[in-house]
Amino acid sequence: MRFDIITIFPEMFEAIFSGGVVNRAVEKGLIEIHVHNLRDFTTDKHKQVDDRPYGGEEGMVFKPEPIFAAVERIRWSPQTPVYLLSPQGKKLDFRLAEELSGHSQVILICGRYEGVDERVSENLATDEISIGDYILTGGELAAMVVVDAAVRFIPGVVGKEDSVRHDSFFEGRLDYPQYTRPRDFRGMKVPPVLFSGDHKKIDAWRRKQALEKTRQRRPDLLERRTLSPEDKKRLDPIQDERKRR
Ligand code: 4GX
Repeated sequence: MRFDIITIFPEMFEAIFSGGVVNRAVEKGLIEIHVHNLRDFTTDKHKQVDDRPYGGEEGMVFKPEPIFAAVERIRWSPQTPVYLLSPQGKKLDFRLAEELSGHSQVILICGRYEGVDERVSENLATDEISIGDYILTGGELAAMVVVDAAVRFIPGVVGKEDSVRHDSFFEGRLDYPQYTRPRDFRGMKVPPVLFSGDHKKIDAWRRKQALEKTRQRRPDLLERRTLSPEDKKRLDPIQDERKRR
């Protein structure tokens, strides 16, 4: 799988992609990340990528020509999706991240300033992606988030083969709590069940913890999934408690 990122700040990506899991995936040949400087696709001597918006108002807007030129040069096939990172986009979640990982090439356009000429989103981008309801100073961090979340779904990128599929969001719940040594840290103790050696009991405890935390913090996740009879039983005492109040 190959990511092509179009940006006016290519150096920003080195900091993130030169270490960790993403870097290892590149070294293993599982993914390629190509960062393109938008200025290289300008034709004027000032390498101008932006201009004042028609209709007045403050600020600057990215011109369409260099972006179209970049995508036309980079794109392998009409099937390659082209995404504009923007607060107006479809919200990124694990489903969208997995969907992206199924393409052999994905192009990401990072805008800055007041935005990008609307003809880019109307006639060039397949779709717009947002990483959340807040305003960033540019699309670069959003593109990094998209790449990071998507590469985890490529087989071989994350250590254990199917650990991605066991990830909490896949199962519609948050994670259970994790502990490591020491057993007693300044009087804060690890739940004894975890060193009981009884794996059935440990599993049941973890499931209950995960379900309780999800019920408390992200009830929306539970609503979208059908609970097994065992999980219902695990949650019932909590619901009962609520009814009594
Ligand atoms: N999730 N921003 C993009 C400039 C811009 C505006 C409109 C295209 C269209 C963001 C987000 C985000 C701020 C990146 C505005 N580009 N991107 N930038 N949230 O806030 O993705």
